[in-house]
Amino acid sequence: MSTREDIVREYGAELGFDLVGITTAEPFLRDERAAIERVRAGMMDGLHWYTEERVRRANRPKVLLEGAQSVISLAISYNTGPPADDGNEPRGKIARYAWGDDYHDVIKKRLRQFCDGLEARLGEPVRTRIFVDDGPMNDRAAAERAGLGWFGKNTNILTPSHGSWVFLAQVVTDIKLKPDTPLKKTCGSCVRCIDACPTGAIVAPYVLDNRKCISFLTIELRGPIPKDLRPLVGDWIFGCDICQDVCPVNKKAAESLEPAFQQRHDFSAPELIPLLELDDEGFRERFRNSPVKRAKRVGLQRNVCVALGNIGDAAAIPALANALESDSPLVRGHAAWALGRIGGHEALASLQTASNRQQQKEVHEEIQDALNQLSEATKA
Ligand code: B12
Ligand code: SF4
Ligand code: SF4
Repeated sequence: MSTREDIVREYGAELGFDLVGITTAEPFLRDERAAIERVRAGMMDGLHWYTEERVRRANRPKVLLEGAQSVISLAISYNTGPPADDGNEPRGKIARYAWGDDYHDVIKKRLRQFCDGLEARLGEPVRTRIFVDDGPMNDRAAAERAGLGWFGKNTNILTPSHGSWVFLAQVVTDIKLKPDTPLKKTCGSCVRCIDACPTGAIVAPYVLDNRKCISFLTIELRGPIPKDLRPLVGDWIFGCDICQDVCPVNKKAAESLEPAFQQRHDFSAPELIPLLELDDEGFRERFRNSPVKRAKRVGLQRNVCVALGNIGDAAAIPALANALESDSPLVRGHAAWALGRIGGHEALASLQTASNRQQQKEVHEEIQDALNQLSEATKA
Protein backbone atom coordinates (compact mmCIF):
# COMPACT_ATOMS: atom_id res chain seq x y z
CA MET A 1 0.00 0.00 0.00
CA SER A 2 1.26 3.51 -0.84
CA THR A 3 2.31 5.69 2.11
CA ARG A 4 1.22 9.35 2.26
CA GLU A 5 4.78 10.30 1.29
CA ASP A 6 4.57 8.02 -1.77
CA ILE A 7 1.31 9.72 -2.76
CA VAL A 8 2.94 13.16 -2.46
CA ARG A 9 5.94 12.07 -4.52
CA GLU A 10 3.94 10.27 -7.21
CA TYR A 11 1.54 13.18 -7.59
CA GLY A 12 4.43 15.65 -7.93
CA ALA A 13 6.01 13.47 -10.62
CA GLU A 14 2.66 13.16 -12.41
CA LEU A 15 2.47 16.95 -12.64
CA GLY A 16 5.91 17.13 -14.25
CA PHE A 17 8.18 17.84 -11.28
CA ASP A 18 11.50 16.03 -11.76
CA LEU A 19 12.31 15.80 -8.05
CA VAL A 20 10.17 15.77 -4.92
CA GLY A 21 11.50 15.68 -1.35
CA ILE A 22 10.13 16.33 2.10
CA THR A 23 11.54 18.09 5.15
CA THR A 24 10.14 19.28 8.45
CA ALA A 25 8.95 22.83 9.13
CA GLU A 26 11.78 23.37 11.64
CA PRO A 27 13.84 26.54 11.05
CA PHE A 28 16.92 26.57 8.80
CA LEU A 29 19.20 27.96 11.48
CA ARG A 30 22.58 27.71 9.72
CA ASP A 31 21.12 29.42 6.68
CA GLU A 32 19.43 32.14 8.69
CA ARG A 33 22.72 32.97 10.43
CA ALA A 34 24.65 32.93 7.14
CA ALA A 35 22.11 35.12 5.34
CA ILE A 36 22.03 37.68 8.15
CA GLU A 37 25.83 37.83 8.13
CA ARG A 38 25.72 38.30 4.36
CA VAL A 39 23.26 41.20 4.66
CA ARG A 40 25.35 42.84 7.40
CA ALA A 41 28.52 42.51 5.33
CA GLY A 42 26.79 44.40 2.50
CA MET A 43 26.95 41.40 0.16
CA MET A 44 23.22 41.54 -0.59
CA ASP A 45 23.33 45.28 -1.27
CA GLY A 46 21.30 46.35 -4.25
CA LEU A 47 18.43 43.99 -3.41
CA HIS A 48 16.53 46.49 -1.24
CA TRP A 49 13.80 43.93 -0.43
CA TYR A 50 16.34 41.45 0.98
CA THR A 51 16.23 42.58 4.62
CA GLU A 52 17.10 40.88 7.91
CA GLU A 53 13.41 40.73 8.68
CA ARG A 54 12.79 38.87 5.42
CA VAL A 55 15.65 36.47 6.17
CA ARG A 56 14.04 35.55 9.51
CA ARG A 57 10.73 34.74 7.85
CA ALA A 58 12.35 32.93 4.94
CA ASN A 59 14.12 30.47 7.20
CA ARG A 60 11.19 29.74 9.54
CA PRO A 61 8.40 27.87 7.73
CA LYS A 62 6.22 27.98 10.86
CA VAL A 63 6.13 31.77 10.57
CA LEU A 64 5.03 31.44 6.95
CA LEU A 65 2.05 29.16 7.67
CA GLU A 66 0.34 28.78 11.01
CA GLY A 67 0.48 25.17 12.13
CA ALA A 68 3.10 24.24 9.50
CA GLN A 69 4.52 20.75 9.99
CA SER A 70 6.26 19.92 6.71
CA VAL A 71 7.80 21.44 3.62
CA ILE A 72 7.44 19.62 0.30
CA SER A 73 10.36 20.64 -1.88
CA LEU A 74 10.03 20.29 -5.65
CA ALA A 75 12.40 20.81 -8.55
CA ILE A 76 11.90 21.01 -12.27
CA SER A 77 14.69 21.00 -14.84
CA TYR A 78 15.28 23.75 -17.39
CA ASN A 79 18.21 22.03 -19.06
CA THR A 80 17.13 22.38 -22.67
CA GLY A 81 20.31 21.58 -24.50
CA PRO A 82 23.10 23.47 -26.19
CA PRO A 83 22.66 27.14 -27.08
CA ALA A 84 21.85 27.89 -30.72
CA ASP A 85 24.62 30.03 -32.20
CA ASP A 86 24.26 30.78 -35.87
CA GLY A 87 25.40 33.67 -38.01
CA ASN A 88 28.25 36.13 -37.75
CA GLU A 89 26.37 39.17 -36.42
CA PRO A 90 27.37 40.25 -32.90
CA ARG A 91 25.45 38.03 -30.47
CA GLY A 92 25.05 38.06 -26.71
CA LYS A 93 24.14 35.43 -24.15
CA ILE A 94 20.99 34.95 -22.10
CA ALA A 95 21.15 32.61 -19.09
CA ARG A 96 19.60 29.21 -19.72
CA TYR A 97 16.83 29.64 -17.17
CA ALA A 98 15.38 32.39 -19.36
CA TRP A 99 15.34 30.58 -22.72
CA GLY A 100 11.72 29.51 -22.35
CA ASP A 101 8.52 30.72 -20.66
CA ASP A 102 8.56 32.52 -17.32
CA TYR A 103 8.97 29.81 -14.68
CA HIS A 104 7.09 31.80 -12.03
CA ASP A 105 3.86 31.51 -14.04
CA VAL A 106 4.41 27.93 -15.20
CA ILE A 107 5.38 26.53 -11.80
CA LYS A 108 2.86 28.50 -9.75
CA LYS A 109 0.00 27.19 -11.86
CA ARG A 110 1.27 23.66 -11.38
CA LEU A 111 1.78 24.10 -7.64
CA ARG A 112 -1.80 25.30 -7.26
CA GLN A 113 -2.96 22.20 -9.11
CA PHE A 114 -0.75 20.07 -6.83
CA CYS A 115 -2.20 21.61 -3.67
CA ASP A 116 -5.79 21.34 -4.91
CA GLY A 117 -5.39 17.68 -5.80
CA LEU A 118 -3.51 16.72 -2.66
CA GLU A 119 -6.58 16.82 -0.40
CA ALA A 120 -8.47 14.46 -2.68
CA ARG A 121 -5.53 12.08 -2.98
CA LEU A 122 -4.77 12.01 0.74
CA GLY A 123 -8.42 12.06 1.76
CA GLU A 124 -7.89 14.70 4.44
CA PRO A 125 -7.94 18.49 4.71
CA VAL A 126 -4.60 20.05 3.74
CA ARG A 127 -3.58 23.67 4.30
CA THR A 128 -0.73 24.91 2.13
CA ARG A 129 1.30 27.97 1.14
CA ILE A 130 3.30 27.89 -2.07
CA PHE A 131 6.61 29.54 -3.02
CA VAL A 132 8.49 29.81 -6.31
CA ASP A 133 11.48 32.10 -6.05
CA ASP A 134 9.60 35.33 -5.40
CA GLY A 135 8.24 34.90 -1.86
CA PRO A 136 9.98 34.98 1.51
CA MET A 137 11.29 31.40 1.53
CA ASN A 138 14.85 30.11 1.42
CA ASP A 139 14.35 27.72 -1.50
CA ARG A 140 17.88 26.28 -1.45
CA ALA A 141 17.93 25.59 2.29
CA ALA A 142 14.63 23.70 1.99
CA ALA A 143 15.80 21.74 -1.06
CA GLU A 144 19.05 20.76 0.64
CA ARG A 145 17.36 19.49 3.80
CA ALA A 146 14.68 17.66 1.79
CA GLY A 147 17.45 15.68 0.10
CA LEU A 148 16.99 17.11 -3.42
CA GLY A 149 20.64 18.05 -3.73
CA TRP A 150 23.64 19.60 -2.03
CA PHE A 151 24.94 23.18 -1.85
CA GLY A 152 27.59 23.69 -4.52
CA LYS A 153 30.44 26.08 -3.79
CA ASN A 154 28.83 28.46 -6.32
CA THR A 155 25.83 28.48 -3.89
CA ASN A 156 23.56 26.62 -6.30
CA ILE A 157 21.85 23.39 -5.30
CA LEU A 158 23.34 20.50 -7.28
CA THR A 159 21.04 17.54 -7.82
CA PRO A 160 22.61 14.20 -8.73
CA SER A 161 20.24 13.64 -11.68
CA HIS A 162 19.65 17.13 -13.15
CA GLY A 163 22.67 19.09 -11.87
CA SER A 164 21.98 22.66 -10.86
CA TRP A 165 19.80 23.36 -13.92
CA VAL A 166 16.65 23.20 -11.79
CA PHE A 167 14.06 25.66 -10.54
CA LEU A 168 13.14 25.11 -6.91
CA ALA A 169 9.65 25.42 -5.45
CA GLN A 170 8.23 24.79 -1.98
CA VAL A 171 4.88 23.85 -0.50
CA VAL A 172 4.63 24.57 3.22
CA THR A 173 1.84 22.46 4.68
CA ASP A 174 0.13 21.65 7.98
CA ILE A 175 0.19 17.89 7.35
CA LYS A 176 2.83 15.78 9.05
CA LEU A 177 4.97 13.83 6.62
CA LYS A 178 8.04 11.67 7.21
CA PRO A 179 11.06 13.79 6.22
CA ASP A 180 13.70 12.64 3.75
CA THR A 181 17.34 12.67 4.75
CA PRO A 182 19.78 15.22 3.29
CA LEU A 183 22.31 13.82 0.80
CA LYS A 184 25.82 13.08 2.02
CA LYS A 185 27.41 14.38 -1.22
CA THR A 186 29.68 17.45 -1.41
CA CYS A 187 31.79 19.20 -4.06
CA GLY A 188 34.94 17.63 -2.59
CA SER A 189 38.11 19.45 -3.60
CA CYS A 190 36.66 20.95 -6.81
CA VAL A 191 36.87 24.77 -7.11
CA ARG A 192 36.19 25.17 -10.84
CA CYS A 193 33.33 27.61 -10.37
CA ILE A 194 35.34 29.85 -8.06
CA ASP A 195 38.22 29.98 -10.54
CA ALA A 196 35.95 30.56 -13.54
CA CYS A 197 33.83 33.42 -12.17
CA PRO A 198 35.06 36.46 -14.13
CA THR A 199 34.20 39.01 -11.45
CA GLY A 200 35.40 37.06 -8.41
CA ALA A 201 31.83 37.11 -7.05
CA ILE A 202 32.24 33.76 -5.27
CA VAL A 203 34.39 35.25 -2.53
CA ALA A 204 34.66 31.94 -0.61
CA PRO A 205 33.03 28.50 -0.99
CA TYR A 206 29.22 28.92 -0.53
CA VAL A 207 29.56 32.72 -0.30
CA LEU A 208 28.44 35.02 -3.09
CA ASP A 209 28.93 38.77 -3.16
CA ASN A 210 25.74 39.76 -4.94
CA ARG A 211 27.19 43.17 -5.93
CA LYS A 212 29.76 41.51 -8.19
CA CYS A 213 27.55 38.82 -9.70
CA ILE A 214 26.78 39.33 -13.41
CA SER A 215 23.33 37.92 -12.75
CA PHE A 216 22.63 40.79 -10.35
CA LEU A 217 24.29 43.39 -12.58
CA THR A 218 22.32 42.42 -15.70
CA ILE A 219 18.92 41.56 -14.17
CA GLU A 220 18.33 43.29 -10.86
CA LEU A 221 20.51 46.41 -10.95
CA ARG A 222 18.51 49.40 -12.16
CA GLY A 223 21.25 52.05 -12.52
CA PRO A 224 24.59 52.07 -14.28
CA ILE A 225 26.82 48.99 -14.21
CA PRO A 226 30.00 49.97 -12.30
CA LYS A 227 32.68 50.83 -14.83
CA ASP A 228 35.32 48.49 -13.42
CA LEU A 229 32.94 45.54 -13.82
CA ARG A 230 31.71 46.29 -17.36
CA PRO A 231 34.65 44.63 -19.17
CA LEU A 232 34.16 41.52 -17.02
CA VAL A 233 30.49 41.12 -17.96
CA GLY A 234 31.61 39.91 -21.41
CA ASP A 235 28.71 39.17 -23.73
CA TRP A 236 26.11 38.27 -21.07
CA ILE A 237 23.01 40.41 -21.54
CA PHE A 238 20.67 38.68 -19.08
CA GLY A 239 21.95 36.55 -16.19
CA CYS A 240 25.11 34.45 -16.23
CA ASP A 241 25.76 30.71 -16.35
CA ILE A 242 29.55 30.53 -16.19
CA CYS A 243 29.75 28.96 -12.71
CA GLN A 244 27.20 26.35 -13.81
CA ASP A 245 28.61 25.72 -17.29
CA VAL A 246 31.99 24.72 -15.81
CA CYS A 247 30.49 22.49 -13.12
CA PRO A 248 31.33 18.80 -13.70
CA VAL A 249 28.03 17.72 -12.12
CA ASN A 250 26.15 19.57 -14.87
CA LYS A 251 27.98 17.68 -17.60
CA LYS A 252 25.88 14.61 -16.77
CA ALA A 253 22.61 16.43 -16.14
CA ALA A 254 19.45 14.96 -17.68
CA GLU A 255 17.60 17.13 -20.19
CA SER A 256 14.38 18.96 -19.37
CA LEU A 257 11.19 17.34 -20.62
CA GLU A 258 9.12 20.44 -19.87
CA PRO A 259 7.69 21.94 -23.10
CA ALA A 260 7.30 25.40 -21.51
CA PHE A 261 11.05 25.69 -20.90
CA GLN A 262 12.23 24.70 -24.37
CA GLN A 263 14.38 27.27 -26.14
CA ARG A 264 12.53 30.06 -27.93
CA HIS A 265 13.91 31.16 -31.29
CA ASP A 266 16.98 33.44 -30.98
CA PHE A 267 16.89 33.45 -27.17
CA SER A 268 20.04 31.62 -26.08
CA ALA A 269 22.42 33.68 -28.24
CA PRO A 270 20.38 36.58 -29.62
CA GLU A 271 21.54 39.00 -32.25
CA LEU A 272 22.37 42.20 -30.37
CA ILE A 273 21.85 45.08 -32.78
CA PRO A 274 18.09 44.48 -33.27
CA LEU A 275 17.68 44.46 -29.47
CA LEU A 276 19.17 47.94 -29.32
CA GLU A 277 16.52 49.14 -31.74
CA LEU A 278 13.46 47.90 -29.80
CA ASP A 279 10.95 50.42 -28.49
CA ASP A 280 8.76 49.64 -25.44
CA GLU A 281 6.09 47.96 -27.54
CA GLY A 282 8.68 45.89 -29.43
CA PHE A 283 10.29 44.84 -26.14
CA ARG A 284 6.93 43.75 -24.71
CA GLU A 285 6.19 41.70 -27.84
CA ARG A 286 9.59 40.02 -27.98
CA PHE A 287 9.74 39.14 -24.27
CA ARG A 288 6.09 38.40 -23.49
CA ASN A 289 5.89 35.60 -20.85
CA SER A 290 9.68 35.51 -20.66
CA PRO A 291 11.83 36.04 -17.53
CA VAL A 292 13.79 38.63 -19.58
CA LYS A 293 11.01 41.18 -19.16
CA ARG A 294 12.28 41.65 -15.58
CA ALA A 295 15.28 43.64 -16.84
CA LYS A 296 12.90 46.08 -18.58
CA ARG A 297 13.68 47.55 -22.01
CA VAL A 298 16.12 50.12 -20.69
CA GLY A 299 18.03 47.64 -18.50
CA LEU A 300 18.37 45.15 -21.35
CA GLN A 301 19.59 47.84 -23.77
CA ARG A 302 22.12 49.01 -21.15
CA ASN A 303 23.41 45.41 -21.07
CA VAL A 304 23.42 45.13 -24.86
CA CYS A 305 25.63 48.25 -25.07
CA VAL A 306 28.10 46.70 -22.59
CA ALA A 307 28.17 43.42 -24.53
CA LEU A 308 28.71 45.24 -27.85
CA GLY A 309 31.55 47.25 -26.29
CA ASN A 310 33.15 44.04 -25.04
CA ILE A 311 32.72 42.19 -28.35
CA GLY A 312 34.36 45.14 -30.12
CA ASP A 313 32.85 44.57 -33.57
CA ALA A 314 32.85 47.84 -35.58
CA ALA A 315 29.62 46.70 -37.29
CA ALA A 316 27.84 47.84 -34.10
CA ILE A 317 29.00 51.48 -34.34
CA PRO A 318 25.99 52.88 -36.30
CA ALA A 319 23.51 51.22 -33.90
CA LEU A 320 25.45 52.49 -30.87
CA ALA A 321 25.63 55.97 -32.39
CA ASN A 322 21.82 55.87 -32.69
CA ALA A 323 21.62 54.73 -29.08
CA LEU A 324 23.41 57.97 -28.11
CA GLU A 325 20.03 59.53 -28.88
CA SER A 326 17.98 57.06 -26.85
CA ASP A 327 15.18 58.43 -24.65
CA SER A 328 17.02 56.83 -21.71
CA PRO A 329 20.10 58.54 -20.21
CA LEU A 330 21.20 55.11 -18.92
CA VAL A 331 21.30 53.70 -22.45
CA ARG A 332 22.98 56.86 -23.82
CA GLY A 333 25.72 56.62 -21.18
CA HIS A 334 26.42 52.92 -21.80
CA ALA A 335 26.36 53.44 -25.57
CA ALA A 336 29.08 56.09 -25.10
CA TRP A 337 31.14 53.64 -23.05
CA ALA A 338 30.81 50.98 -25.77
CA LEU A 339 31.84 53.41 -28.53
CA GLY A 340 34.88 54.43 -26.49
CA ARG A 341 35.85 50.80 -26.16
CA ILE A 342 35.37 49.93 -29.85
CA GLY A 343 37.14 53.07 -31.06
CA GLY A 344 37.90 54.27 -34.59
CA HIS A 345 37.02 57.45 -36.53
CA GLU A 346 33.30 56.74 -36.81
CA ALA A 347 32.93 56.11 -33.07
CA LEU A 348 34.92 59.24 -32.28
CA ALA A 349 32.80 61.40 -34.58
CA SER A 350 29.52 60.21 -33.06
CA LEU A 351 30.83 60.82 -29.53
CA GLN A 352 31.96 64.34 -30.46
CA THR A 353 28.56 65.15 -31.97
CA ALA A 354 26.80 63.85 -28.88
CA SER A 355 29.10 65.78 -26.56
CA ASN A 356 28.18 69.05 -28.33
CA ARG A 357 24.52 68.40 -27.56
CA GLN A 358 23.07 69.27 -24.17
CA GLN A 359 23.37 66.15 -22.02
CA GLN A 360 22.54 65.12 -18.48
CA LYS A 361 25.54 65.28 -16.14
CA GLU A 362 26.00 61.49 -15.94
CA VAL A 363 25.74 61.07 -19.71
CA HIS A 364 28.10 63.97 -20.27
CA GLU A 365 30.66 62.29 -17.97
CA GLU A 366 30.32 58.96 -19.78
CA ILE A 367 30.89 60.71 -23.13
CA GLN A 368 33.91 62.61 -21.82
CA ASP A 369 35.40 59.40 -20.35
CA ALA A 370 34.89 57.65 -23.69
CA LEU A 371 36.53 60.53 -25.58
CA ASN A 372 39.47 60.49 -23.14
CA GLN A 373 39.84 56.77 -23.61
CA LEU A 374 39.94 57.23 -27.38
CA SER A 375 42.49 60.05 -27.23
CA GLU A 376 44.72 57.92 -24.93
CA ALA A 377 44.40 55.01 -27.35
CA THR A 378 45.46 57.29 -30.24
CA LYS A 379 48.53 58.49 -28.27
CA ALA A 380 49.59 54.93 -27.38
C1 B12 B 1 18.55 36.73 -4.20
C2 B12 B 1 18.68 35.67 -5.26
C3 B12 B 1 19.67 35.84 -6.23
C4 B12 B 1 20.72 36.95 -6.15
C5 B12 B 1 21.76 36.56 -5.08
C6 B12 B 1 22.30 35.14 -5.27
C7 B12 B 1 22.64 34.41 -3.99
N1 B12 B 1 23.65 33.56 -4.01
O1 B12 B 1 21.97 34.54 -3.00
C8 B12 B 1 21.24 36.98 -7.61
C9 B12 B 1 20.46 38.02 -8.40
C10 B12 B 1 22.73 37.29 -7.79
C11 B12 B 1 20.86 35.58 -8.09
C12 B12 B 1 21.53 34.94 -9.11
C13 B12 B 1 21.19 33.67 -9.56
N2 B12 B 1 20.11 32.96 -9.22
CO1 B12 B 1 18.95 33.46 -7.74
N3 B12 B 1 17.86 33.70 -6.24
C14 B12 B 1 17.82 34.56 -5.26
C15 B12 B 1 16.73 34.21 -4.23
C16 B12 B 1 15.52 35.11 -4.49
C17 B12 B 1 17.17 34.31 -2.77
C18 B12 B 1 18.51 33.62 -2.48
C19 B12 B 1 19.01 33.90 -1.10
O2 B12 B 1 18.26 33.83 -0.14
N4 B12 B 1 20.27 34.28 -0.97
C20 B12 B 1 20.88 34.61 0.30
C21 B12 B 1 22.23 34.02 0.42
C22 B12 B 1 22.76 34.32 1.82
O3 B12 B 1 22.05 32.61 0.25
P1 B12 B 1 23.04 31.67 -0.56
O4 B12 B 1 23.92 32.52 -1.43
O5 B12 B 1 22.24 30.62 -1.19
O6 B12 B 1 23.99 31.10 0.60
C23 B12 B 1 23.61 29.99 1.40
C24 B12 B 1 24.85 29.13 1.65
O7 B12 B 1 25.95 29.96 1.88
C25 B12 B 1 24.41 28.39 2.94
N5 B12 B 1 25.55 28.09 3.79
C26 B12 B 1 26.02 28.87 4.76
N6 B12 B 1 27.10 28.30 5.34
C27 B12 B 1 27.29 27.12 4.71
C28 B12 B 1 28.24 26.13 4.91
C29 B12 B 1 28.19 24.98 4.11
C30 B12 B 1 29.23 23.91 4.35
C31 B12 B 1 27.18 24.82 3.13
C32 B12 B 1 27.12 23.59 2.29
C33 B12 B 1 26.24 25.85 2.92
C34 B12 B 1 26.30 26.98 3.72
O8 B12 B 1 23.58 29.32 3.66
C35 B12 B 1 23.23 30.43 2.83
C36 B12 B 1 21.75 30.71 3.02
O9 B12 B 1 20.98 29.59 2.67
C37 B12 B 1 16.41 32.70 -4.60
C38 B12 B 1 14.96 32.27 -4.44
C39 B12 B 1 14.57 32.06 -2.99
N7 B12 B 1 13.46 32.63 -2.61
O10 B12 B 1 15.27 31.40 -2.26
C40 B12 B 1 16.86 32.61 -6.08
C41 B12 B 1 17.58 31.32 -6.54
C42 B12 B 1 18.63 31.02 -5.51
N8 B12 B 1 18.24 31.73 -7.79
C43 B12 B 1 18.26 30.82 -8.68
C44 B12 B 1 18.95 30.92 -9.91
C45 B12 B 1 18.61 29.90 -11.00
C46 B12 B 1 19.92 31.93 -10.09
C47 B12 B 1 20.96 32.02 -11.23
C48 B12 B 1 21.52 30.68 -11.68
C49 B12 B 1 20.32 32.77 -12.43
C50 B12 B 1 21.28 33.05 -13.56
N9 B12 B 1 21.63 32.07 -14.39
O11 B12 B 1 21.69 34.18 -13.75
C51 B12 B 1 22.03 32.93 -10.57
C52 B12 B 1 23.09 32.10 -9.83
C53 B12 B 1 24.15 32.94 -9.18
C54 B12 B 1 24.84 32.16 -8.06
N10 B12 B 1 26.04 31.67 -8.30
O12 B12 B 1 24.23 32.00 -7.02
C55 B12 B 1 17.58 29.53 -8.19
C56 B12 B 1 18.67 28.52 -7.82
C57 B12 B 1 18.35 27.08 -8.16
C58 B12 B 1 19.43 26.17 -7.65
N11 B12 B 1 19.64 25.08 -8.36
O13 B12 B 1 20.06 26.41 -6.65
C59 B12 B 1 16.72 30.07 -6.98
C60 B12 B 1 16.56 29.08 -5.84
C61 B12 B 1 15.35 30.44 -7.56
C62 B12 B 1 14.42 29.23 -7.74
N12 B12 B 1 13.37 29.14 -6.92
O14 B12 B 1 14.64 28.36 -8.52
N13 B12 B 1 19.88 35.06 -7.34
S1 SF4 C 1 26.57 33.73 -12.08
FE1 SF4 C 1 28.45 34.43 -13.17
S2 SF4 C 1 29.14 36.25 -12.05
FE2 SF4 C 1 27.62 35.20 -10.74
S3 SF4 C 1 28.87 33.87 -9.42
FE3 SF4 C 1 28.33 32.63 -11.21
S4 SF4 C 1 30.05 32.94 -12.65
FE4 SF4 C 1 30.18 34.55 -11.12
S1 SF4 D 1 32.14 23.59 -10.10
FE1 SF4 D 1 32.92 22.17 -8.55
S2 SF4 D 1 32.94 23.36 -6.65
FE2 SF4 D 1 31.65 24.47 -8.09
S3 SF4 D 1 29.59 23.76 -7.66
FE3 SF4 D 1 30.37 22.43 -9.31
S4 SF4 D 1 31.28 20.68 -8.23
FE4 SF4 D 1 30.99 22.29 -6.72
